[in-house]
Amino acid sequence: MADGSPFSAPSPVNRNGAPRHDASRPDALRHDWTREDVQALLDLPFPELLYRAQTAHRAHFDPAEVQISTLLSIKTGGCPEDCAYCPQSSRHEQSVKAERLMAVDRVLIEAKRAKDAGAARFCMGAAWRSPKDHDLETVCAMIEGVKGLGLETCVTLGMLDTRQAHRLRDAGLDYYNHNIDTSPEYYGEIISTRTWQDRLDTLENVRDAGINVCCGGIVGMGEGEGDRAGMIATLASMPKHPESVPINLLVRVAGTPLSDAEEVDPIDFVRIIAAARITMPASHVRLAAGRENMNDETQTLCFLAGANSIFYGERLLTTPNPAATRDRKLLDRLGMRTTVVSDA
Ligand code: SAM
Ligand code: DTB
Ligand code: SF4
Repeated sequence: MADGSPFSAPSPVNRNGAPRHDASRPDALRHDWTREDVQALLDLPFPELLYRAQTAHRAHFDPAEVQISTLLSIKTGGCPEDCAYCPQSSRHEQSVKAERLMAVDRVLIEAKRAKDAGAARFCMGAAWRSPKDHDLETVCAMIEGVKGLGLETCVTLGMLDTRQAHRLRDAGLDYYNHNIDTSPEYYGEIISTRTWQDRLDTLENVRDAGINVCCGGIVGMGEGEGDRAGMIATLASMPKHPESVPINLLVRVAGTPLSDAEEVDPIDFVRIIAAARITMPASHVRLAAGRENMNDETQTLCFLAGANSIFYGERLLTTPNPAATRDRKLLDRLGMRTTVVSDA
């Protein structure tokens, strides 16, 4: 009886087509988070925020476990997009040297190394606006090879249409990473060569093809607190939450327009992790880029706030990440373990 009369049952979906929150089932995942809801979380006293984040975390995960993924840049530099944070854009005054797509056998050597070091997932990134058909076939061969080693696979290749998403699914891809990066309102300040809607279209194509979604954003690009709330609300009101939510702290790289961006207060960063955990309690929340410049205590607070995934290994795509030995030492000090099984 959806006739709009005051006596009709409310529609079971919100305006995004996502399920409405059912207050009679407190454990049910909510998909109707607004920017105001998230802002209210960010405004909580820190102890209360962390308590809620830990409660949500424990309802879905072992809080002593952390999933580890290793990144490899399979096609570096020379990107035609103008993402203000990115050292791989050819539009900035200084950028990393452009290289060709790596050969499959070289990628498999790196994947084997990551597996031996204990990684559960191998993520391959390419500095493309979107993949060309010929290159996509090479990436599919990489996916098949990496899966053959017993690792989960993730790729991030830019925009995808439906056909490309299905091709990747057929190759056995487990996850596709495509970030919204920031709030819809701030997005235009950061990227002009692809639209917000382009991002959502790619995410929908990936989801519809049956691939797990890895989608998050970046903190520290000069955005306001409201934009951070808007970014988390966007992710948390998707019809299905992304299975992986990378929260990156901007790596400020010389030569990019954001090289002098203001530093983020570590406590504010921890608050964003907590908000991601509370709003998307069943997702893996990744403490992604930016750990190299973070002390052990801040990383620990991020784990306490519900982060349960990290990038592991000395490099992200083009910038440094903490050495594996430092990470192992920290996890040992905290009595934390790495997850071997997948969240797929
Ligand atoms: N070219 C593809 C794309 O943008 O869709 C894939 C690779 S791109 C490097 C993947 C993501 O890395 C970006 O969406 C952004 O969120 C993150 N990223 C890039 N540069 C970063 C930086 N300097 N600091 C933090 N995160 C960054
Ligand atoms: C994500 O959210 N962060 C990763 C991964 N997805 C592809 C990339 C971080 C890149 C940091 C800058 C660099 O190393 O070039
Ligand atoms: Fe290109 Fe991706 Fe970097 Fe944007 S983030 S410039 S699309 S490599």
